[in-house]
Amino acid sequence: MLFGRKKKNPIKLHDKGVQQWRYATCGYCSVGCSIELGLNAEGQAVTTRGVGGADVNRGKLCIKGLAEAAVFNASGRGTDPMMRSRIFDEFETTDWDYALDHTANEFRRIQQKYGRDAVAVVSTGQIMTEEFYTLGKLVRGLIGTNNYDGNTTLCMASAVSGYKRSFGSDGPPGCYDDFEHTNCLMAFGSNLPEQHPIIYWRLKEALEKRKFPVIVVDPRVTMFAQFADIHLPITPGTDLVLLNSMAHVIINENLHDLNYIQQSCNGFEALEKLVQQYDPTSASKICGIDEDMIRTVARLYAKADSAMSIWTMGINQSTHGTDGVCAINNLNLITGNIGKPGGTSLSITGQCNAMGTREWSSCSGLPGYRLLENPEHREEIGKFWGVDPDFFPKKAGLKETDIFPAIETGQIKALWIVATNPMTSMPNSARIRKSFEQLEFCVVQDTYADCECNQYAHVYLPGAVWAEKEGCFTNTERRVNLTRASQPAYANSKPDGWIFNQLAKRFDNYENMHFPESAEAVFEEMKQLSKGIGPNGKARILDISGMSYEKIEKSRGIQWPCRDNDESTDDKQPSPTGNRVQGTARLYTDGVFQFPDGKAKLLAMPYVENNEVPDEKFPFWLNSGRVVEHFHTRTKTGKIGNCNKFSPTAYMEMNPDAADQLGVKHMSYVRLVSRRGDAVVLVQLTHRVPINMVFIPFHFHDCVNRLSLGLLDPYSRQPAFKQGAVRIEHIDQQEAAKLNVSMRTF
Ligand SMILES: Nc1nc2c(c(=O)[nH]1)N[C@H]1C(S)=C(S)[C@@H](COP(=O)(O)OP(=O)(O)OC[C@H]3O[C@@H](n4cnc5c(=O)[nH]c(N)nc54)[C@H](O)[C@@H]3O)O[C@H]1N2
Ligand SMILES: Nc1nc2c(c(=O)[nH]1)N[C@H]1C(S)=C(S)[C@@H](COP(=O)(O)OP(=O)(O)OC[C@H]3O[C@@H](n4cnc5c(=O)[nH]c(N)nc54)[C@H](O)[C@@H]3O)O[C@H]1N2
Ligand code: SF4
Ligand SMILES: [Mo]
Repeated sequence: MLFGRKKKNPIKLHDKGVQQWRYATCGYCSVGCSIELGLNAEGQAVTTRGVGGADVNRGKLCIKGLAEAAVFNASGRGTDPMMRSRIFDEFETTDWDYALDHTANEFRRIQQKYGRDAVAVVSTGQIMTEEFYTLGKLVRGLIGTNNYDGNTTLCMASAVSGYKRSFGSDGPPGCYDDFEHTNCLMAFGSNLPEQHPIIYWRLKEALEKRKFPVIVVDPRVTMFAQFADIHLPITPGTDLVLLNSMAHVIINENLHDLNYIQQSCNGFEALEKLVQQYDPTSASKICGIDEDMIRTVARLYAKADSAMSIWTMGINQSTHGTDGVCAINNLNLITGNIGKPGGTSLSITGQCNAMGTREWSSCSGLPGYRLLENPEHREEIGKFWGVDPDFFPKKAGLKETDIFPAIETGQIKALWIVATNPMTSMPNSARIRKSFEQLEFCVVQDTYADCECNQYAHVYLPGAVWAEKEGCFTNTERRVNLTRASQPAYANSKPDGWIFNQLAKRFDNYENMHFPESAEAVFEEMKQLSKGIGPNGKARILDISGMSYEKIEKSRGIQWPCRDNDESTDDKQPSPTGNRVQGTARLYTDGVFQFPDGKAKLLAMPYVENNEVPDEKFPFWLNSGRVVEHFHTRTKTGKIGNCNKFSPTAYMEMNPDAADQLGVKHMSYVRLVSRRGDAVVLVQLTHRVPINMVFIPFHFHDCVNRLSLGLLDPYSRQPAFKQGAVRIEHIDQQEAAKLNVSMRTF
């Protein structure tokens, strides 16, 4: 029946009058899509499109990328620096010189009175790598506080600690191309279709060409779980038990790769001994996965010619986050699945530049994966920057999750927040609020003046956003990609790199240091620091010396290591789109790791039950995460038409059977109560969550993080955002609706 169709008019897209396209890398998530901004005759960004020839996304974008041209003029942008007058508590516009002078003076005053570390700096995963490097130079080289960290402690810290413990270095060893080669994929605590839609699309593409089993481990029936061949609805916080038990089956059934283990790993005997305690019968009682299913999955994984694991926040945000990461690494090491096509242990990262901060910000040490604990590294960087190496602390300072308690105890008096919004994103917001109230001095540097932290700022510095400035992001697969400046900075806002440079000028020793003006010049400086010999006596892995802005743009991103002679690039298969000029798709292809003896560590890790778990008073697990339309605390997506239209209010997923038992109706309001506080939220009944769990997207202020506990992982100090206990109470619907309206809605 074709007639009728012919009569239909083809869809006409509104002509936005694009005159030119400018190259960028998406500024939301870590997938790292190549994107072009369409500028009209006045030079204004009016639309975006995916870049067809880019390896990562091959022309595709998700809903956020498609609407990204709207971030520049979205409501709430900061126009001018602001300062709070001490006497009247009024927040007033000021000029840059005054705001920066005051900031530098206050930092100095507080450091003189209370000590150098009384000033803390908390940054982000969302500014350019060159800006991270500059901030690190300013904080480590001039301000000199050791309490300097980023929101990656809420996000990727467990993956970093886990990679370091297993392989001797940070750096995800795999890449998206591994989907094209793998014979079995296991995903832990990752909701790929919503959180990394274009990686998910890459996976689907690979599956269309060649079928292989996909196993999803998640207590919720996410979209990813629905699409999986096998879904393992694990008891929250117990992935370590499942993984130890899989290792038990693999080793006891002789399915491990003894050759690889002997050549490339230490610690096998201890692991073998420990996992004897994790027979599937005992393990299933803790992790909630049927014992035969544990055996099936272990055999499937170990027998596959190549098998890969991916994971995200379901693993990292747990009291066993780092152990969970190491257990995933164990699984891949004992089956010989590291550094081979389709065989890898790939942490899917989060923010657009979650990797850039790990590599170059000096948050956890010194730039280029160097360590404060290593005297040679202190010496080398001191010399390079023009700083006395003795000025550097000899070990890393407090993490974000320890900085706030240190404000509570009075150890820290000033806080500089750069591109993060902890009032909404940290667990237990009541405590965070109290900490903010206690600060003598608080600086908030954010693109949007309406971010919740700004209520507590004494100085607000408006940062330019994304393609208003130039620089690089590194994505999940170590691909460095470029954003060209294509818009002027909004109103009187300034690029973060400019702000760091101007502040640097106001500190002693600035004269002896060098702060290049342009992002490209900073990149050239980082290139020099990236060369050299790593801890295992071979060339450093985080080597970007073979890259340049021009080459990066031409190749639509280059994966490190990329060395200037390129001799040592060990995995040079051609990129599917023919773009790769240089760069390395996979790490550890030679089975040599970053420890001095070159061997990876198999780690024997017992499971210790230490979470808050549901009980009679608080009978539901509280789980939290994200939805596709929103990004984090909604400072951007909360104002963007389609993103906000599809997901305008906070809600809670609740199982219909549990609701039936409590007499809770679909689309009614309830009050949730935890040991920390309470929150009013709209109920959405769905079988996506089990009967003893509720799930709330964390994007909305005054909601899930009023309730969350956030016990910390001992290695990474990352909070267990996804495990807590709550009870559900009825609330008068009229009163609830009023409360809900009074919460922030854009
Ligand atoms: N649309 C959108 N995309 C984003 C972001 C965003 O805000 N919005 N943020 C970006 C960032 S920074 C990050 S870090 C990533 C996060 O990406 P994801 O980690 O994929 O997203 P989440 O929804 O936080 O959590 C994933 C899943 O972990 C599960 N989970 C909870 N507890 C456990 C457990 O104990 N074990 C296991 N195996 N799973 C568990 C949850 O049920 C949830 O479905 O997304 C990135 N992409
Ligand atoms: N309950 C619960 N809580 C969570 C999580 C969870 O799963 N559950 N996930 C955690 C995770 S993984 C993460 S990553 C964190 C994220 O938490 P946050 O980092 O607090 O969230 P964002 O909203 O991304 O905050 C970034 C801020 O930077 C600003 N910004 C963006 N670009 C720029 C720029 O170029 N310059 C400047 N100066 N500012 C800019 C934005 O306006 C925004 O205010 O939340 C964590 N919190
Ligand atoms: S998948 Fe991530 S990087 Fe790609 S368009 Fe969407 S938000 Fe941007
Ligand atoms: Mo994150």
